[in-house]
Amino acid sequence: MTRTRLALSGVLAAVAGTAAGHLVAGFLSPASSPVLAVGSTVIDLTPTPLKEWAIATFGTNDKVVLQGSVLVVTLALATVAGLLSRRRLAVGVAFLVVLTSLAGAAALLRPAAHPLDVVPALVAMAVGVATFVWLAHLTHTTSGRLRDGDAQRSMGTSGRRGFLAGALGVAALSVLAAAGGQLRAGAQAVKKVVLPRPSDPAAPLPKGLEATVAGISPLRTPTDSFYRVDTNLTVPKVDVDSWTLEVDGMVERPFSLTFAELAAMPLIERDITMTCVSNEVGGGYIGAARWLGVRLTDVLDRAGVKGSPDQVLSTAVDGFTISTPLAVVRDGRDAMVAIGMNGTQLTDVHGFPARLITPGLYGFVGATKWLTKLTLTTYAAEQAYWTKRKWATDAPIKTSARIDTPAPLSTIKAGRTAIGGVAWAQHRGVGKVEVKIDDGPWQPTRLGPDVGVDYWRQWYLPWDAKPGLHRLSVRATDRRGQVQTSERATPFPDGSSGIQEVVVTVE
Ligand SMILES: Nc1nc2c(c(=O)[nH]1)N[C@H]1C(S)=C(S)[C@@H](COP(=O)(O)O)O[C@H]1N2
Ligand SMILES: [Mo]
Repeated sequence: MTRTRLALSGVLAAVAGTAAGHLVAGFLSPASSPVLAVGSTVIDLTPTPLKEWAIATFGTNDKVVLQGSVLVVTLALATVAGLLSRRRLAVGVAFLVVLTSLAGAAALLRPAAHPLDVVPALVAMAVGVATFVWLAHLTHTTSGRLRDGDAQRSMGTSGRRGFLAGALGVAALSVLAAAGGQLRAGAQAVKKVVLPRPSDPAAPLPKGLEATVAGISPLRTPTDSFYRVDTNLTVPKVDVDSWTLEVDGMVERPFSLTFAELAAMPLIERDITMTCVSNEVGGGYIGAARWLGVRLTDVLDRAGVKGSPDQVLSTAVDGFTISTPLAVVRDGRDAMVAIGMNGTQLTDVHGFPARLITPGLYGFVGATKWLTKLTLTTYAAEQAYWTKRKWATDAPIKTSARIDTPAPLSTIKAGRTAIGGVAWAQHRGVGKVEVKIDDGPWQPTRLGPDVGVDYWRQWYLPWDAKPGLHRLSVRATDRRGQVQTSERATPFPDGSSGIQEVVVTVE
């Protein structure tokens, strides 16, 4: 009985502390919440192969799985702490202090941490320890101290009731506190900003194939279904009024811009398809949008160059970094500091108030969200987040094609239908897309509208589907005549490759 109660006291103390810390963090800085701070540190310390496995296995749920794991481990440790307190309460208390200290250290050691980020962990410590001592006290005062049978029985029952009431109270308050923190963090909205019109606008987007081919990806990805990939457990909500973009490093004249100053520079508007290096063949970590922003070279040119830098090291508000080869930035492509996406300001998820977009490169080498600094430097002198983790430094997006319809392993009706999807070869352009049905020849497909070399291309092939099991494959060829490789590669270190195969049943 006592053992169960002590274990439960440990768990509830951890739950209460975590919840109280989460509530306080919701007001101070959401990312400093103990579970999130520990989770982020775990992300940074996780070896690349394990990270790859997690992304491949859990997809966009990887963050939920990670936070769940941190919580489960914490509760397991708290159970042990409770059990170890049978003789001396101090053991459990010390355990909780160590646990919350680790969370505090994790919060303080985040790259862009503020000293106040330790507060949620301190609150967690105080609330956790107090809860534990109180529940343990209820346990000790109510179990087997009295000799007299009747008295003990009655005391035991009322004591049990007392402990149960205490435990339930702690659990209920914890749920409220955690929910409060969650609500408060979620309620923080980024400010509305006014975006000037581009001096160099994009042509109106042509009508896509989605109007005629059911199930094909729309020519432009709506912002709310645009994939999200980043290392952040909470979305940074940047205060645009105090935000600045700094330009420093190997430059003649370092300077910094406010958002208004940045937005007052000449703006270009471009249709660009972004892809994540973690996208598997046939995967969904790709999206096509219209971006509004300032040419990256316009920003860099204001600072001039000193010496011979070979990379632009961009830093996000949370300290996350990305390296982009300077030669790529300067080769004439439309790399930009984007402030708008699909006709509105950037959403918080996609990098408000400003992000980098580099057409033709995977996001991890050219798409820094929540951008706050551009540093001209060398790869020899400084390495970005993923570079330190052995991912490629030069990472052009590989030519690839995806079948959107029919869906993998689906059952469709026999008769006239269409096989369709999207293909991309950013900055080279898609020249041709071919489909193979079973062991037949590669057949050319019909291409959708051409939105430029940095955009994806819709394609489809009318198909008279005969009953049976069918294997469909697709491959793209870029405008230089280079056929997509059939060689299979995993995302690490410079992007997946191979031919997508989809099996469907026709009846
Ligand atoms: N600050 C920050 N920017 C980031 C990342 C990140 O983890 N942190 N991830 C990059 C990666 S790997 C990709 S693929 C793109 C994804 O951009 P999206 O979430 O807007 O689609 O953002 C890039 N920019
Ligand atoms: Mo990515």
